[in-house]
Amino acid sequence: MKAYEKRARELRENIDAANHRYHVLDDPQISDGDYDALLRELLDLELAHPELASPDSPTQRVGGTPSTGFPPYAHARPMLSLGNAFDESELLAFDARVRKLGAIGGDVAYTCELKIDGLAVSLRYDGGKLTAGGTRGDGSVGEDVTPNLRAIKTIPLALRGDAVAVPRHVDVRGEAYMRKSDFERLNAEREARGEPRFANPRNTAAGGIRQLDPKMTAERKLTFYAYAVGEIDTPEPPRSQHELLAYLRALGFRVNEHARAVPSIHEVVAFVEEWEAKRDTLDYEIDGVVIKVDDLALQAKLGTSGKDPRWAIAFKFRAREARTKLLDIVVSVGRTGTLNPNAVLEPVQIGGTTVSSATLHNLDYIRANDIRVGDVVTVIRAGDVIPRVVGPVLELRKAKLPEYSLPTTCPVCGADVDHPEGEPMARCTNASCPAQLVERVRHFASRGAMDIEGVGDQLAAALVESKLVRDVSDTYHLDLAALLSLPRLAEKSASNVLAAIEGSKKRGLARLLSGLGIRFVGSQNAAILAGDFGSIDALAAATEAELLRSEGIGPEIATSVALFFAQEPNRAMVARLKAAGVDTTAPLREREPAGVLAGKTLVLTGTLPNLTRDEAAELIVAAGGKVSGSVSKKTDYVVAGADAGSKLAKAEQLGIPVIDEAGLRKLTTT
Ligand code: 3BA
Repeated sequence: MKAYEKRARELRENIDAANHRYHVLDDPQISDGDYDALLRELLDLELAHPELASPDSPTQRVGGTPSTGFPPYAHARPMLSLGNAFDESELLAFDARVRKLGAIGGDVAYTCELKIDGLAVSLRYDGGKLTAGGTRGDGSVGEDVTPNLRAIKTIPLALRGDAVAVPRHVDVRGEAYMRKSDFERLNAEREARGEPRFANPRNTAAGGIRQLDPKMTAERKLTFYAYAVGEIDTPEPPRSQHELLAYLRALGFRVNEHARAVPSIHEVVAFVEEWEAKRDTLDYEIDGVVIKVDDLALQAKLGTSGKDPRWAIAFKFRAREARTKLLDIVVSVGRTGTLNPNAVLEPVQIGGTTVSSATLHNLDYIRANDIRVGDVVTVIRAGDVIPRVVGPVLELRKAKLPEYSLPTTCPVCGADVDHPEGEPMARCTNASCPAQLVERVRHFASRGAMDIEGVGDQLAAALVESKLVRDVSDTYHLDLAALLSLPRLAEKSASNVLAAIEGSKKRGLARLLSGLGIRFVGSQNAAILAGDFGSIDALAAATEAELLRSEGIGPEIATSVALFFAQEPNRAMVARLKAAGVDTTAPLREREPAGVLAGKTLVLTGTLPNLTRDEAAELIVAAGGKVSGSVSKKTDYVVAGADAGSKLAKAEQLGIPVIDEAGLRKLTTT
């Protein structure tokens, strides 16, 4: 064997191993840079020696020659379809039929697999090498999409033979799909380029497999779970479905880790219920569970009926999308004064619950999706989040419907509405708008903030309604007589509430700040600001620039805080809080010197093109860093200019990052 042949083989092995570690085991052991270098070297070799090129080379995953249309792909054994079950009784009926036809007295063992919502494909391996692959099509003949399947990085081009014998021949079947996170990223990129969003991961995956140019398939970052085999030629094939899954994993495929072998149909029912509740925790979409008789001999005995195996069934989760009529759009006002448009819907069942309202987010969303009152709309309920109107069913729009506009005055207090250019949300401009006030009081008293037990939705509303509370500081000026003037508040609970209010005075600045409901200041930012400034007076006196020095406090937050304390009514409220004895201080946190280079030591060496040594040092110190005269293990960066000498050599020897003037500027301006 010639040297370059040997090298090419070595490279392929290393690249395949790296791919396997990265994509299948999720545990990469070489850096992206090293990986690229290997791949580039192999590409170069193959270009120089065309006889080296082979379809199972890792270089064929991307940049293969674009194909033109798809030839037919005949399945050696049909790809079956799946019957459906929609509830527990249908699962029990399936089990009863299995036991009857299989003449089984006791329980039947099953394997439960999550039903991945992707595209079923079949992969042909001869002598352990991927030779062809196709879509399911009608089950007998699909489309030959081999180059595109090669572009899916988790599909092995060669089977692994270290744990099990590599079969002489096998058709491996499974689902090609797209992760939700990759789908979101792709859509974000498309939006940034002004291209329309893809509808859902499934269609995007299916479209990706049917691309004419495999480069386009590679770009969609599809992945693959194996779950079945068609024709197989190996001396000792697996004997159960759960063994088959382990076998596929040993051959180098990704196999879904949530598949489970269970002893009877009862555990199947529990599995199905568990995953219907948990489906949103996954990074891929599932539309049900596939239940398979575990014993392959029993599978063979049961056989098929038409295209459906009698030994498997798909339990389908309830659909979470429905169409219904948009009756009206109503606007509520949130705690921070945002005008929130909500859909009033003709009640409709979605995934087991009745939905009669859904969010419309904001005016931009309504306009961008062309949603109009009177439309039939598609509504989705994605797990734990609020139902959302996706868009109108335009084919069903009979009449001309007017475009929606937000009210120009607050629906709660009648004050003017402000909708700044480029801001998604419109806001009520009245800080003591009752809609906000009830929410503000409730939020102020809530667990994460001042934690005043007994002051919930109802009491907050009553306090605002009776005008006893006009801003949150009034809470601390309540007395028993005032509380007893409220309807439905007994003396015992009133004194409990007073005690709780008294107790809340000691919560400290962080809780107080998060309770004030300053825009962008939740509990986390509140804790940072409290620790950095130590008192509400220091915080109120801080300039935006000073606020920006706190870790994690960006310009939006700084502006919002400064604006809050610039308002006279807010200052008066703070004064009243203090006068009532509310603790407005916090222990000061040890502050690292602020700036992007805080805690970093840099060494300057050589002559920089545009900066004197002192100017460079000033830049570093202004960013919070330290300048040192000599290079040691503690040095974080060496800034090197022309004629740098021993310090540069020392840095290289110690592996310390070396940057030039441009690098320094970049470092100190980010
Ligand atoms: N298992 C889909 N069919 C599946 C092998 C059988 C089967 C599926 C499955 C027929 C999934 C029908 C198309 C097909 C391969 C035929 C799964 C999934 N098992 N886990 C029982 O996760 N979507 N789909 N695919 N042969």
